[in-house]
Amino acid sequence: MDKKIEQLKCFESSPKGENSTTNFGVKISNDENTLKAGPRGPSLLEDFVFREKMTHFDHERIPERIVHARGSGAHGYFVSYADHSNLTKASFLSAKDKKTPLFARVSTVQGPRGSADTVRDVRGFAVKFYTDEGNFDIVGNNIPVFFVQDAISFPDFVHAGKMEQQNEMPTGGSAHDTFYDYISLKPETAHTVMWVMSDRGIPLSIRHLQAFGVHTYRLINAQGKSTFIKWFWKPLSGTLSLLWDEAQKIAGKNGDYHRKRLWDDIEAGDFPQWELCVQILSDEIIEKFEFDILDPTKFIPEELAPVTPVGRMVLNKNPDNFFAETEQIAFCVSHVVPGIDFSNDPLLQGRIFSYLDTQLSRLGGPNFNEIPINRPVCPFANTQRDGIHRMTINKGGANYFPNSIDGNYPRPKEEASVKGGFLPYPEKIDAVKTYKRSETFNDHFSQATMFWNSMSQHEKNHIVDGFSFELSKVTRRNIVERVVNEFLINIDKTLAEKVGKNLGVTVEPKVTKNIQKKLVKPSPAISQVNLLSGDIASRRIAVLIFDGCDTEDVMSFKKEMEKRDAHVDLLAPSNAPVRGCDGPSLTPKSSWVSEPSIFYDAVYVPSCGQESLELLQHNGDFLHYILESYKHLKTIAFSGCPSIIKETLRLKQDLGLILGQGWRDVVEAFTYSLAHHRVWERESLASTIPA
Ligand code: HDD
Repeated sequence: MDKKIEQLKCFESSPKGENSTTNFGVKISNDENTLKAGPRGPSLLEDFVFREKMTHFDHERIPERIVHARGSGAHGYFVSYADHSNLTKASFLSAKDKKTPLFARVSTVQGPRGSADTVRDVRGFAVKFYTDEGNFDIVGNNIPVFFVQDAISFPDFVHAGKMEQQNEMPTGGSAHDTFYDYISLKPETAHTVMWVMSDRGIPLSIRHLQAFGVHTYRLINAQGKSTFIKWFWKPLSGTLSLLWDEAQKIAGKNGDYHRKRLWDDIEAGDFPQWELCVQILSDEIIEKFEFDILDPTKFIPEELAPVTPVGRMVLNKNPDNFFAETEQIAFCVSHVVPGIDFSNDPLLQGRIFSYLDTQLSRLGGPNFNEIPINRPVCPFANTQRDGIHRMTINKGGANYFPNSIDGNYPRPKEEASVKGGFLPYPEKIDAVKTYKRSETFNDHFSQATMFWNSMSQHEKNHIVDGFSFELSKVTRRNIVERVVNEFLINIDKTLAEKVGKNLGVTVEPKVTKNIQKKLVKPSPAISQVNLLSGDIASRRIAVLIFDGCDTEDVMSFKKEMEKRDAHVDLLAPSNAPVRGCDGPSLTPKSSWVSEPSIFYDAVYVPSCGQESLELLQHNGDFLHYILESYKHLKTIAFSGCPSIIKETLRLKQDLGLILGQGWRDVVEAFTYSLAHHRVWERESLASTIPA
């Protein structure tokens, strides 16, 4: 068992076979009636059992996170691929196969705790490594750049992006006036806004997210050598997204979609995995890079600085208690370990302060480090004492350093640099205090344009659709016009024209002062077309079963897909078992209505006899299932009954709409198409489908 899980075990409570008591151990004799003056009389103040229970309940909520309130977490571990001590003395990277326990939390940014998972938003990706030299947190996002360059703008950005102050709308979305007002007045947001309006803003699931540490950090080795790096998480399942229509529908049908998919995969033993990579920024690369490595609105294309895997993260255990673990975990950018250090990125510098500060109010005081999920697995000691909910019983006479009473303990580690104490990189600083921002941060549009130029045609279409949808919700016309004529136009003329056309805005570029643009080469590595996993492992397939279907066909297809590590669910017109044409009945997992096509990546319809075919042709739920899957560019296979496709629905056969006689006929084409995620060639035809 890993060290963290073992530590958490000491705090577990499973009251099997135990009688209930008050929190102070007094056995309770009646837990359904308050103490009253007679059965019909008033309740008595002396009823301490009731008062304790009620008081506890009244205080069960803590403030939710101001951003990233909605999140899902899991335990896991990290395995280092090698001894990376040439780069860093961080102990978790010091040996091949070294295993470190961790907890990861993935979140949306804008919405409150109860908001839907599939809204268009950035996804937070925070990982706490419980290393043997202290906790190390990488608090990143699924987008490699950030909206603003300096931490002092963060509160304004968040105020503008979250629900509007007068009416708390919209919940968890950026499609509103204040967001677009702010970004169009703040050109440094351009690059990140492009990522959010792209497919990256609507991920398929948590296991399909790429993630980034965003800032430049330093790695320091035992000799004191510093290397600038960026952190990069690469999902082994590929980087995949929803379609916007799908994302919106899922938000209504199952707000917990991402949370549930993560939970179910882990319960099923299908553990999500990511490679942790570093992008090493050698002096040579930094020199070639046309932007400042301290500017968090810029990212370094993989083509310029390759991304080297240093280890693998596996999420393999769901929390036992959401509140105790996922809610109370406290990530802090300031949690670094010896061998890792910060850069002077002004956004990062502010974050080093903000996270610790926010935990003080969220978790009620300075002892949040003692909450089980936050405790390091290595010993810890210092002279900090007392405060609300202090749990440690510090013994001995000395709560100060230096002291002569307790042998001068606790005291800092001598020869800190060699023996493991944290030492900052001794960067020489000789500067004048100033509020100025570096001029090397001035180019706000070149990389936004690079992002656009790196997209495939369908990805570009989605960005146009994303902006058009969002801006159609903005009520103030002057803001919409400003976005088109002073923001999008500086990214790409075609983008501005297409969005402008959809919104009825004439493109009349305003001359914006101080626009400096460089021609930056596209980066194919950021197009999701190039980020497929190449297989169908972990993908979800709906097999539609019904009275009269061929059960042998169903079970053989299911087996074939499970051999390829896909998840297969049998779904029927209702939750009742269906009768197969050949005798045996099949029990569905659920019904077509409660598990609609939007929850799945592909659909399979088994062969059946004429009688069933006629019933299907008149079953609205069935026809809708197929049409909606077709509209969402999914792989669909019919191992018989082609007349439904050809005559009833009149759909055009394509690489992802596979018709055959029996499962053997369709299985390879089905696998091939699903491995490509969606049938992009179908997109314009699919837009004609009324589903
Ligand atoms: Fe932040 C939470 C990621 C900029 C201040 N942030 C938070 C979480 C993630 C990020 C993943 C959720 C952690 C969890 O699951 O508990 N934030 C980022 C990234 C940023 C970023 C990748 C830019 C590169 N954040 C940022 C700035 C500030 C903050 C500039 C303030 C100066 N972030 C916070 C916070 C939060 C937070 C207010 C809210 C809850 C929390 O910290 O624990 O302190």
